[in-house]
Amino acid sequence: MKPTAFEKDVVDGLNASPKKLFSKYFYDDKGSALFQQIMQLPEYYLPACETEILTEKSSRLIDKLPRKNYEVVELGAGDGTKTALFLESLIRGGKTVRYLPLDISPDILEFNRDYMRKRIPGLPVEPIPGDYFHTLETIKTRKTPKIILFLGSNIGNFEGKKALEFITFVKKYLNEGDHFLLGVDLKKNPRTILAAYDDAAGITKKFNLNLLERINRELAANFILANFDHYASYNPVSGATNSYLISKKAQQVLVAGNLVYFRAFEPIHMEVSQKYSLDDLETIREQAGFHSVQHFTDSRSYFSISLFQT
Ligand code: AVI
Repeated sequence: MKPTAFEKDVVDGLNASPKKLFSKYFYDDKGSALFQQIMQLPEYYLPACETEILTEKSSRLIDKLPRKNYEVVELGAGDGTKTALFLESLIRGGKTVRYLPLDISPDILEFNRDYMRKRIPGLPVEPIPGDYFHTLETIKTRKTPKIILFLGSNIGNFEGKKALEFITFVKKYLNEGDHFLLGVDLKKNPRTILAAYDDAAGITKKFNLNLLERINRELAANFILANFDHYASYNPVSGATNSYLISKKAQQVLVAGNLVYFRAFEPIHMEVSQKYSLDDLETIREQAGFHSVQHFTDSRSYFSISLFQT
C-alpha cells in the first residue's frame, strides 16, 4: 500500500541530516488541545497582543478600507473568536460583510459558524473546508472586494523563503483594491521570545513530544518520550526561533518498519517560528509586489497586524 503523506514526511524527515519533522503535524486532537493551553500561558504573549490590536486599533484600520462591501476570507480560520472582533468593527464602521472561513478541519469550521451565528446574528458565513492552497482557487473569480486574513503569526511557521512564496501565492488571489491582513510577531528582546517557546510549566515541551506520541500511535513506532528533551533557541540576527527535540542518548527507534538511529544529543528540528521587524515586512511588501503596507501594533510593539494593499 502507498504510504500516506504523513508517513512519507516522517520517514524522510527522520532519515534526513539534520533530522526534522514538520510542525503542521502537531495538531491532532491532543496537539490542538495543548496549543489552546499554550495560548493561555503567561509567557506566550502573542494572542493577548493580537487581541489588543484588534480591540484598540480596528477602527483605525477600517478607516483604510474605502469600499462599502467586503468579503473577508480567513486562511486557517480556526474557531474565529479573535476574528469576530475584526468583523464586529467592520460592521460598526458601516461595512457590509460576508465571512468565508477556510480551514482544513470541518469540525472547527462548524464551531466557527455556530459561534459567529450567536455572536454576530445576521452575518453571512460561508465555511470552506479543505487545504487553503486548493480552496483559495474557488474564491478567485468572486467580484466583491476581498480582505484575506492570515492571523496568529502563522506566517512564522513557514521556513525561510517559503514565507515570501506564500505571500506571493496569496497575492495571486487578490484583485486591485483588495487587501491582505497579516498577523506578525515582531523581533523584540530575545529573552521574551525565548520564554514564549520554553515555558516554565513545560506545555511547549509536551506539545513537541506529542508529535512523537502521534507517530507511535499512527505509524507503529516505539519512541520512548522520556528519552527526548525539548530545546528552543532564538537567533536575534535571523529572527528565527527554532524548536528541537534532543535525543538524550544513543538509541534506535522503529518507525513504520524503518530503524532510525540517534546519536547522543542528536536534535530533531521540530518547528521554526520566525520573527520579523517592520523593515523586514517592508522588504516583503516590495518583493511580493504589494503597493503599500501599514502596520498596526500593540502598546509594547510586540506584534503587528499589517495591512497590505494591492
Ligand atoms: C501556530 N504558531 C503560530 C505557533 C508559533 O508561535 O509558532 C505554534 C507554537 N509553537 C510553540 N508554541 C506555539
